[in-house]
Amino acid sequence: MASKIPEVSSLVCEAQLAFKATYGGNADTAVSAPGRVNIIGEHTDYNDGFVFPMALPLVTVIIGRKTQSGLCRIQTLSEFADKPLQVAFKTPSSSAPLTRDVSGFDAVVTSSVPLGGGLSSSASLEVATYTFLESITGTKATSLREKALACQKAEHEFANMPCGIMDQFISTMGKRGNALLIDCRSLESTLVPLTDPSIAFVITNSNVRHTLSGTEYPTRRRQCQEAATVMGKKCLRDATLQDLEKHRSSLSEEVYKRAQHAISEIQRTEEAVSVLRNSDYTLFGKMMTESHNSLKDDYEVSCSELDELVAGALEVPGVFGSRMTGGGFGGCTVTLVKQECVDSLISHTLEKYSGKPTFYVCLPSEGTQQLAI
Ligand code: GAF
Repeated sequence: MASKIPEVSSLVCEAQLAFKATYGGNADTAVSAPGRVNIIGEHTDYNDGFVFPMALPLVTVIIGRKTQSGLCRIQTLSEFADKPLQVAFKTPSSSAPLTRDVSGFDAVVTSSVPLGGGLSSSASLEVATYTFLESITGTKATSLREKALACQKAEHEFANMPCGIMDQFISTMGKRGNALLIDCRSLESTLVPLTDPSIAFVITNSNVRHTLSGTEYPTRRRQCQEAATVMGKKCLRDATLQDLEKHRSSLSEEVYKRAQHAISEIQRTEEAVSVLRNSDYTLFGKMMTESHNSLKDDYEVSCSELDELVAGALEVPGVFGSRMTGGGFGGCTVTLVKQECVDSLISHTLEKYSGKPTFYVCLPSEGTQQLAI
């Protein structure tokens, strides 16, 4: 059985109870921001390429109220929760002046995005935090793009993770019923409706996370940049597979393989989206599986558990394609399957996978929002 996704309203209720118990009184502001699944276009965002994610109904919710205490007090309801975190409320000198009646806040954070599951729990926290601060200060970002970029900066500077823009972008700009083709160079995006009831995207969480996930990411980024520089290009978006062959002798085998993945994946993603627009699920699924093989063999960011899930899914009649999704080294796969075959995909996986998987069958959802409370 697929996991039941909690209603946002029940997350808000749970947070409101915790708010009362922690601080006394009620919160008067509530916001949410979603996690995401990337359907195709992996490790392409920091190469200025294309990505194709959709926002999930799995969300981080923050509720709270402004105070004049000079403190930010934050209680999380995650499994790691302890007493509320307390930090001084600082207004960066470069920021726009805030409304004069805010000099602190009390907040409760809760989330249905699995932590460390490769569905962007951290981006959803960053974006929810930004929306919460907009709401209590009355100071809005000048554009959604500015907001996504500010959240990416937070991930770079505070989490020390040199991520691309995909996760913060989709958490900010996701639209119900649509996936988003994002051009990570121009930051233009195109909505692609995903409303055909005869198909489903099934997300399978391997429930493993290898420690390599943090350390290998910056290495892959550096290797892509190295390949681009050797080819005399600004980034791999500008390079073709012919350019790569021409420079093969000046690149190490490893760097060559990394570039081969990134260049082919950028091209594959753009093509795959036109294929999907024509409802050619057979070809789209094949491209998803090619993407997985490229991530496994050339980019080397998959792991045995993800490979096992993909191989198992491909044995099920009605499955069009399957791939790892997100940064890799654990986390989730995404599988395109006929709606009527979802249950057999789940039972086959439960039977074959050596670990303990969880499943989400999700429709594309809305980006960050202010909620009624
Ligand atoms: C992580 C990063 F945060 C994204 O920017 C992206 O690079 C992804 O890995 C791989 O496609 O989620």
